[in-house]
Amino acid sequence: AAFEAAMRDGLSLGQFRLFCQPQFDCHGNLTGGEVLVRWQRGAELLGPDHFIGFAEESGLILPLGEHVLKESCRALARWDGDAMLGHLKLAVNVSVHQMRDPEFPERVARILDVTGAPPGRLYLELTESVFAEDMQEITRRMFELRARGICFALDDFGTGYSSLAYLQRFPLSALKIDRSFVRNLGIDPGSASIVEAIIALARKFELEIVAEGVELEAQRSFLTHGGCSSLQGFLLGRPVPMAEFEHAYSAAG
Ligand code: G
Ligand code: G
Ligand code: G
Ligand code: MN
Ligand code: NA
Repeated sequence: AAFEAAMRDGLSLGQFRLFCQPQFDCHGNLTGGEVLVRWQRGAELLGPDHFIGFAEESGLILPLGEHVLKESCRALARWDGDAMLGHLKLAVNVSVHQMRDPEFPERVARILDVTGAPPGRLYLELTESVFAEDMQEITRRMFELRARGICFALDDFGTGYSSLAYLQRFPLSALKIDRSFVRNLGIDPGSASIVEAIIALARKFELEIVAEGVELEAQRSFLTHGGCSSLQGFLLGRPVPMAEFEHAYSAAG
């Protein structure tokens, strides 16, 4: 209960800050970033592993998710028209609890209206845990959002409940190869085979393919030659505060 009260206070005090990790295409051009939330509790900066689980159990994930989406859309609206930032996409992690909310598509639509963000530059990242849900409901919500121009990426692909049928049924734009496979490239031949198979699958379904957790040059080289469309990882850039991201990549920065 104390933690819940602290999170509520943190939300109203604006202590949940957006960080952004850059993503690049296979030629090394910046294409956008993934938004990652942090809790600034005094001098302490807490990562999502310390509070997302609790937020999901307590229901606070709804206002927290709303905050993250609103701030992300504010950033997209600020960037619109900028020579360097205007074409960038932002990927926002969405909890299955948000997808369960029947009002979620309306909430997103309202945020887009209020902020003026271009919907086509917003990607929502879902994990495979959505596949354990009421599929009809989830699919309907996804199509409703897709009709407004929003894109979906399937996060941590290859680790969860995925069935290939879902790749066909869902309006997905991208698959993110889980970083456990990327980490083991060059260590375990099985991981290279899995990565190759995921890339081939993504091609068949005409999905963009994002590799996450790229830490080594050898991994980048394998993924680039293998046909990955985007790369994300510490080798290319760490998550940094949104203002720092904007400064680093804007025309002025
Ligand atoms: O940020 P890190 O770098 O530690 O992220 C850890 C996990 O937290 C990831 O699985 C990521 O998807 C999740 N995460 C980060 N930001 C958000 C967010 O805004 N909402 C949700 N639901 N999950 C997030
Ligand atoms: O409750 P509070 O005023 O702190 O909410 C902060 C933000 O979270 C507001 O933008 C509000 O619309 C949103 N919010 C509040 N309750 C819910 C909820 O149950 N679901 C979702 N998705 N958003 C909520
Ligand atoms: O949503 P998801 O679980 O994919 O969140 C991305 C997580 O991966 C964040 O915690 C982010 O800090 C982390 N991350 C991003 N790049 C790297 C990397 O190169 N190596 C490792 N180990 N983690 C990374
Ligand atoms: Mn993610
Ligand atoms: Na991921």
